[in-house]
Amino acid sequence: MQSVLKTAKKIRTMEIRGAGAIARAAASALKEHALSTKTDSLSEFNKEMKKAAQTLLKTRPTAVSLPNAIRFVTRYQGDTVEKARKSIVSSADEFIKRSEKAVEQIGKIGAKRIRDGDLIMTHCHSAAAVSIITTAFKQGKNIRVIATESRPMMQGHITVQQLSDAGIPTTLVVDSAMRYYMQDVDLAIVGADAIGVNGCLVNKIGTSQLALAAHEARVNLLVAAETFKFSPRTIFGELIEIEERSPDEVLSAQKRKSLKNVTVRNPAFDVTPPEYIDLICTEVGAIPPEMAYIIIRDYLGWELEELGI
Ligand code: RI2
Repeated sequence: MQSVLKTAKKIRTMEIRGAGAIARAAASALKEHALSTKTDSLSEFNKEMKKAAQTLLKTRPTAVSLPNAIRFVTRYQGDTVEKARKSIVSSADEFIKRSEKAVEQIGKIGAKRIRDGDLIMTHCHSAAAVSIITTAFKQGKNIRVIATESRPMMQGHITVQQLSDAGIPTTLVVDSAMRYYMQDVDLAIVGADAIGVNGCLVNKIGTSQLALAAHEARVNLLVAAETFKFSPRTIFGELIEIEERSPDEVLSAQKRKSLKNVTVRNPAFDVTPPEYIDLICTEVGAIPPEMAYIIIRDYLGWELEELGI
């Protein structure tokens, strides 16, 4: 369980973060666990894999790519431990490869929506959104980016570092400056932690404000999301849980002690309704949010089968 516990801790503390990266890390931890499990008994092996899956599932509740990855890897076949192990290794490798390729492909598809001279606004850090922006820049498009800090965890610092390394002129602003700058922006691009069957987007807290400001200024909002970010369970009416993280990330425990009548809340994500989204850029094409069901049916059908649909 060592590798699983280690990965679970890194995901919980956000040493590993970003919905896609979390999912790939979980798949890789399950693979390592399968390879290191000593037992010859298949039922014992199954029990161990289930425990590992549960441990990883509990780390962060919102990014749907995490349960999608875990289910993809743990629906293994085989009537012996050896066969089951082989099946897990190959599913984990396939998941990681598909997910990495997806980020690259999203970059190519999404870059077509960026025009020469565009000023782009992005929020938080999304590998898929950065892939679109850097691909457009590599194609020779003269673009600039405004990136938000994304309090309280400041993932915007990762974004500006990556864009700066790529040579892209970038401005870092506080989250509350979103609307102030939106009037100058040509296109807004964000990532996704989850997409519901109605096409709604669950992403870093503040995304719905960015969407609202973009809508008001008639700026298109492009969402960069692998198909693994779509949530099959929302077809069943399940809601996507919004993670609430520790208040320590916002204000220290010591400072809070002196504020007797103050409660600090720290939701990590919010929901953007589909009507504020222009396109969702996936590795299988750029789709309007209304087509979310088709993506779930055609690319996550194996999950629907397991759910009995
Ligand atoms: P990629 C992040 O969550 C952000 O909300 C980001 O938009 C999303 O994951 C998707 O990221 P967090 O882990 O998969 O920082 O595109 O809470 O990298």
